[in-house]
Parts: sequence; C-alpha cells; structure tokens
Amino acid sequence: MSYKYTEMWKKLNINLEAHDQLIGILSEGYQTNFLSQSNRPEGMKYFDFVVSEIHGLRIQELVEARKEGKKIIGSFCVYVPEEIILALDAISIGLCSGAELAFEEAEKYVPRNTCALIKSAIGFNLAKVCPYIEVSDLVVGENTCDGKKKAYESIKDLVNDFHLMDLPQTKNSDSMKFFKTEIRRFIAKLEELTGKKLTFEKLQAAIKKVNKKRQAVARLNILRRNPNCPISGLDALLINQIYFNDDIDRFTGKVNELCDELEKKLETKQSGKRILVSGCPMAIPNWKLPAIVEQNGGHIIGEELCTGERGSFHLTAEDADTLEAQIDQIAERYMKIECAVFTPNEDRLERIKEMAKIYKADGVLLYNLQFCQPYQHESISIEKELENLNIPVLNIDTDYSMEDSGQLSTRIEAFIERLS
Ligand code: BJ8
Repeated sequence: MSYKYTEMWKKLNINLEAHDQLIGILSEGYQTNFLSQSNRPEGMKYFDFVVSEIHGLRIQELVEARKEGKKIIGSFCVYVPEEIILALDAISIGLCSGAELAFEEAEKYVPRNTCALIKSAIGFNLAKVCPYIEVSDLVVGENTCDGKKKAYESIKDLVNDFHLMDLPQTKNSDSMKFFKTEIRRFIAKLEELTGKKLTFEKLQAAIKKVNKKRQAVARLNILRRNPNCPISGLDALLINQIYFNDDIDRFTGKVNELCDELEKKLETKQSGKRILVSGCPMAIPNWKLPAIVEQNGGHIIGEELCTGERGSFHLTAEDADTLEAQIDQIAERYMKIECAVFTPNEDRLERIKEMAKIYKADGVLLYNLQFCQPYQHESISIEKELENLNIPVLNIDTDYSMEDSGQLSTRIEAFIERLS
C-alpha cells in the first residue's frame, strides 16, 4: 500500500511499524490466495483494488466524510441496522476482526478460551493497526454471545464512543417488543451524535438503498446456484466481506456489473465438488478455510454465514407509511437473522437444508471457531440432522492460526474425495 497515506495514518494514531507488518501479511495472503487463481472474472479487478486500498483510499474517504460533518459508525455484527445509520447521514463500517494479531495483549482483557474473532477485535485495537476503529466516531456493540457481551466491557473503554445494543435471546412477541425498544434507543443515540432527526423520507431512501445492496449480492448468489457456478468461493467471500466496508452505492453498482459479466459465463464448464459452508462469520482477512477447500478440489458455492447469505438474505419491507411503522419493520427484518445466539434457532437448520438443495451442494462444511459456544453447540445437532438426510457433512473447529492447515487440508481432501 502506498506510503502517501503515512501522514493520514500518523494522524489516526496508527502504529506504523506494526501496521506495515500487517499490510505485508495481507498482501502476501492476497497474492497467494486470490491473484494466483486462474480465469478470474474481469469484474474482480475492482474488488482487488478495494483490498489494495483497504487501509488507504477507503480510510481517506472516511476521513474526508468526517470533515464534511458525517459520523462514522463501526460495528462487529449484522444486527446493527445499517438503514438507520445511513438515514442519519452517517456511514456504517465493519470493524477489523479477521486476523491473529496481538492475541497475547488481548488475553490481558479476555480469557484465553475466547474465540479468535473477539481476540482479533481487541488485538487490532490494542496494536493500533486498525484505521477503521480509529476513524469511528462511535462503536456499536451488541449483546449477542457471552464472549462478545463481556469483551465489550473492555472494548468500550478503548474506543472514541461506545453504544451497547441489547438483544433478546429468544424470538417471540415479547422479545420483538424489547428489540423494537432497543432499536429506538439506538436511534436516540445516533440522533444525539449526529445532531440530526430521523425522518420518514430519509429512512425510506436508506431502506431502499440497503435493500438494493442486498439484492445485488442475492443476484450473485443466484448465479452461483447454476451447475456451472461462475465464480470461486474465495472471490464470492471477498465480495461478502467488502460488503461491510465499501461505499454502498459504488459497491452495489460493481456487484451488479460483475453479475452482468458472470451471466455470460454460465456455459463455461466448472469443476470441483460443490460445497456449502455454514457457521461463524469469516471477517476480512480470514480466507483460511475457503483457500484450503478450493486448493483441494472443492468449489464453495454458498455461505450460510454472516459474511454470506445470513447477513444479507432478508430484505426490509418498503411499504410502511409512517416512521414508526418503518422502525418496526426494520426491527422485524433484523430479528429474522438466524444467528446461533438465539434459542431455539430452528430456522438456521431449515436455511441450511434449503440452501443445500437450491445450491445443489455435494456436501456441507460446518465452520466453527474454537471456543464459539453457540456455533459449536449447534453444529452437533445440525451434523446429525444433515447425516439423517444423507447430506455429507464435515464439522470443523479451527481458529485464525495456520498451525492446523496441514491437518485441515487432509480432512477436507478426504471429505471431498468421498463426495459422489
Ligand atoms: S449475527 S454470528 S456477527 S453475533 S464467533 S463472537 S458468536 S463466540 S460473531 Fe456473530 Fe452477530 Fe451472530 Fe453474526 Fe461469539 Fe461465536 Fe466468537 Fe461470534
């Protein structure tokens, strides 16, 4: 990444030495996993560019937006409603949590047996290598799993400003009422921060804009259901990761352009066993599992992940005629997300079964981060259920380190070999 950004990083209090190392690792990983793929669509060039400028140009845009008075809102979870952020003229961004960085330091704040995603979020913060955290006027935490819930007690003191959104644990009419109250509390916090008032017109425009982004990735997902899935799982994951950080209109346009190109490639024969992945989110730059799968004869054709369909599948209704009704419909949309922190969470299993069918998956890979109780727990019953339906399944627990790559490779290769 160009050193023309050094002054900007310094102003953002970035540790330049540690940041250089991180960018070095990121570039190497990108070269090995992405740029070495053959026959990539032309449209991926834009996403390559985004990655090459992920701590550069995009941060510069956010810095400029702040100068114009816009607020930057960072978050770690797909339950944080983007529509509301946009409607208050703020910018929503996903925060770094996909690499093993400063874990020893992070373990001074959270127990060792905490998942890699949480340790990474804290590690990036402590190591001062995440310009997204530094540029965020507000970080929003959500009470989802126990690990995040407790980690936010530390994170709140490490960031510029912090808002905690409480989430119910079950889905029923009472919990929906509670969640709607929490959404309104979030609106109040954002109104105070931005000095603006949420209006029906602004929210309507934001709902439509976010839905268009979701529809663009849904279009890509529909193309991937084709017997000749025209894009690698790695590239599709990358798009799902960039979903959280790029300018929304530009991202939507570029995904649609890519889809226009892919629609013409559906006749090109693709090889590889079709794999559906389900489980914990894969935050950028966590590309470990898809890289191993696709190096061993698999082709990931769908993701039941928050960095995949779970995060973008549901649309917010667009037919409300009052602001209050819009807010309620937003709450209803977000409560449909099938995250394992809810109990019971039968909808997730139904989604996996449905996706395995419509994506014509040869097998399902359950991806759990070590120490992630909700997903590890659900993977046990999901594995049994899929086996009962004769859907081949491989249940994997891993973390962000590369130490288990050899072992994972062997298991995944054997799994792919047994798929008929
Ligand atoms: S909606 S999946 S983004 S909570 S991996 S931190 S669950 S111990 S990230 Fe998540 Fe929102 Fe749910 Fe999605 Fe905890 Fe598990 Fe770690 Fe996790």
